[in-house]
Amino acid sequence: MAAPRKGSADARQLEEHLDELARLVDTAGAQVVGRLSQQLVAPNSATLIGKGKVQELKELCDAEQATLVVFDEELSPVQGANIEKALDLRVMDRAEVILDIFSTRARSHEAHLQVELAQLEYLLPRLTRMWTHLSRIRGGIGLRGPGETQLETDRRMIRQKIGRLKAKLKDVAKHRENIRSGRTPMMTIALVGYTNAGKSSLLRGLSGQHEIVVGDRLFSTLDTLTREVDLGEGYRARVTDTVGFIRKLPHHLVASFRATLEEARHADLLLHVIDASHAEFEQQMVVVEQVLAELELADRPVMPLFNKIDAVADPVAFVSRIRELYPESVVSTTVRTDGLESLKAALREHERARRPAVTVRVPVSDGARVAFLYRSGEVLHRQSANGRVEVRVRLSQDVVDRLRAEGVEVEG
Ligand SMILES: Nc1nc2c(ncn2[C@@H]2O[C@H](COP(=O)(O)OP(=O)(O)OP(=O)(O)O)[C@@H](O)[C@H]2O)c(=O)[nH]1
Ligand SMILES: [Mg+2]
Repeated sequence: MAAPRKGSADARQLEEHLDELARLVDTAGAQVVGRLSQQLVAPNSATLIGKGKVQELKELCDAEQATLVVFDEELSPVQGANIEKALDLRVMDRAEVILDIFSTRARSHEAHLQVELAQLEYLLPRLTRMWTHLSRIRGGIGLRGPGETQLETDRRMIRQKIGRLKAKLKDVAKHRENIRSGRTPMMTIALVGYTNAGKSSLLRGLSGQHEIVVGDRLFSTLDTLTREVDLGEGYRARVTDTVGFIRKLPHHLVASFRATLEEARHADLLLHVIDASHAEFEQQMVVVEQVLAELELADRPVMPLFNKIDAVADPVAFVSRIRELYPESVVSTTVRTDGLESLKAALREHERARRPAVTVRVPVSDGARVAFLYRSGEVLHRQSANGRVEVRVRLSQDVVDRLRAEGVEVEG
C-alpha cells in the first residue's frame, strides 16, 4: 500500500517505490498478492488513507486472502493500531519490514545489538497498540488497572534494556577505536552506497577474496568488513564494506548503526558506489547523500563510483554525461577482469595528491623522529649512510610543513 502526497516526488515515482517495497517484502519472506495506492491531498490523522480506501483495502485483502498489509509510508502508532483494527489484520510499515529483515540477517554480535536496539526504540511508542491486543484477548473490560500497570512495567523494562544495549555498543565502539589507533597509517577507504549497488562485489574484486558475500537481494551486508587491498605501484589501502542504504531507512536503525559506520567516519575517502544500470540511480544518490548527512559524514571527501557499467545500455553516452556532471567520478564493473583498473588508478592518484612521498633525512641519533615518521606516515623505504637515516615516506602536507618548520631536511 502506498499513500504519497498528491503532486509530491513520491507520487511521481509511485510504481518504482512499490516495486522496491515488493522486493523488501520478498526479502523478508512474504509473498505479494496485491497492490493498492492512494494519492493524498491531506493525510488522515486516524488512518493515513481515507475511509473509503480503508474499505477498498479490506475488500482486496479478503479477495486475495491476505494475512499482512504493508505500507510504504511511515504509520504513527495510532494509525497503525486503527488500521489493524479496521482490517483485523497485521499491519506493518516500511520501517518495520526493514527492521525485520535486519533482525533475521544480523550475524555478528555487534549487528545483533544494533538491530535489537533499533527494534526496541521502534516498539516503545507502539506498546499501547500491543496492549490493546492483549486486553482484547483477555476480555478487555475490567482489566484496565492491571493492564496499565503491566504496560508501565513493560515500558520501564524496555527503557532499561535500551540503556544496557547502548552501553554495550559504546564498548564495541571503544574497542574499534583501540584497534584503529594501533594500526600503521595507511590510506583508508569506506565503500558506501545504496543497497545492491555492488559494494561487496567491489571489495571482493579488489581484495581477491571470494568468500565475501555478494547477493542479488537487498541488504546482503550488515556488518562492516575491512580488507587490505593492493592498488598497484606500491600503493595499498584498507577498504571497508558497509551496510547499504535505502530510502526511508528507519531513523532508529541509522542511529544504532553509527558504531558500525564509525569506520566510515575515520576513512580518508568515501567511495560512493552507484548502480549505474539502475533506472533510478540519481534518486538513489540523493538518498545516500541524505543518510550520510544524517550520520554527519557529509563533510568527508567523496569519490562517486559508477559501477555495473557493463549493464548500461549506451556506456559511451553515459560516461560522457556523468563526466560532465561529476568530474571526479570513476566508472567500474566487477564482472570483467580489467573492470577495476581505472578505479585503482584514481585511488593511487588521490593518495599521491593527499600524501606525497618525500625523503626525510635525520641524524641516526634522532630515534624519536624516526619513530614519529613511522607513526604519522607510511614508510616505504629506509636506509642509513654517513651517520644519517634516510627515510622515504608518504606524509600528509601538514606533517611535511611541521617537519620543515622544525628544521628537518625534507626533500621531494
Ligand atoms: N552486471 C553487474 N552486476 C554486478 C556488478 N557488481 C555487482 N553486481 C551484482 O549486483 C548484485 C549486488 O551486489 P553486492 O556486491 O552484493 O551489492 P552490495 O552493494 O554489497 O549490496 P548490499 O550488501 O545488499 O547493500 C549482485 O547480484 C552482484 O552480482 C557489476 O559490475 N555488473
Ligand atoms: Mg554488500
